[in-house]
Amino acid sequence: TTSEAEKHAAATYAAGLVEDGMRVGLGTGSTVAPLIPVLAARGLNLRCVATSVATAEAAVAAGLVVESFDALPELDIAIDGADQIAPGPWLIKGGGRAHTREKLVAVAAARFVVIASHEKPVPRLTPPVPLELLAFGLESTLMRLGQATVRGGVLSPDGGIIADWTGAFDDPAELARRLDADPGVVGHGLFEPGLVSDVVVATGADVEHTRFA
Ligand code: DER
Repeated sequence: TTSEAEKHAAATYAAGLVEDGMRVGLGTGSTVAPLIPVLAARGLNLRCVATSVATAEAAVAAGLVVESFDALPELDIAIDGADQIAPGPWLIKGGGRAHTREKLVAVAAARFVVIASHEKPVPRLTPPVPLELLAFGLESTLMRLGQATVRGGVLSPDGGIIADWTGAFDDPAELARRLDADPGVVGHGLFEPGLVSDVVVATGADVEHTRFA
């Protein structure tokens, strides 16, 4: 489909930003999926940190060197997808439940490059905002948040409960502050502008690269 071709185009462009010898953070999801074989095919001397088991397995299968995050606590570049990209740029991530680890890898990287197909840029962010909640005190946390629902199924790889903030919000900074302040919230999918250095969006055959930092 167009979206898949666009994801491949954005991923291929981002792979071109990676230089020999770099320490690379690999995100999670369907836009990072085509990045992995393209990056591996470049035959560069890279060391990678993965944000999920799925990404780690795909990277190893493609021949990339994957090391623990603790072995590579500082990264030269991290590349990841997004659910929504709004002016700022503000992101919503976490559709794939990986946002807590992804944000930690993003902040550890000198450059955080977001790759996306044409449907990801939006004029303003809209709910849901993925959350990771501590299992201890879950019911109390949900009562305190009021507008959060637990997403059925699996735990996060770190044992957190995946949920979503479903309430309307005007200012993502205000919602991010409220979520960051809640002791039951381990992580959330709002990524503030300061985190993002580059956005690469493919629309049809065109790839637009915007540098913010
Ligand atoms: O879950 C995540 O954080 C993913 O990276 C998500 O934000 C983007 O997934 P996609 O590339 O499959 O749309």
